[in-house]
Amino acid sequence: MNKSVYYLLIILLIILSTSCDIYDYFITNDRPVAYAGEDQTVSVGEEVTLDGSGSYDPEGKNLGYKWFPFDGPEDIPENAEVYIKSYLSKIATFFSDYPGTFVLLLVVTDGNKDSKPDKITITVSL
Ligand SMILES: [Ca+2]
Repeated sequence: MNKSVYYLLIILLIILSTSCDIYDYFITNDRPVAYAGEDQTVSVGEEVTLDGSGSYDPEGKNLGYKWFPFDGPEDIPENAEVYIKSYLSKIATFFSDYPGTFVLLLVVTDGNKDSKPDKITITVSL
């Protein structure tokens, strides 16, 4: 094979490989989608399991999870015990010994992009 034809083929291969899927693979990254699960109603003092396993990333990347409080009763006393345990895990636990409506958010990340927050409402009744 003529040397210049050989080099031309190599260059053509490089152009093809960078302009097609290999190139796309590195530049395309869609946001993951958070799913905080169905709203729940529990009794005061009952633990609520928060399950974010319905969340996903379009590229199938491993997800990081973050649960945080968004809204709750305004008259909540200082000595009330309200917490989210394992708030950086796929499965977390919410607890409140005070009744009311609590709104939590889940945001997931693929390590590069964050999802939009997904909301879950937890009604803690007496
Ligand atoms: Ca992604």
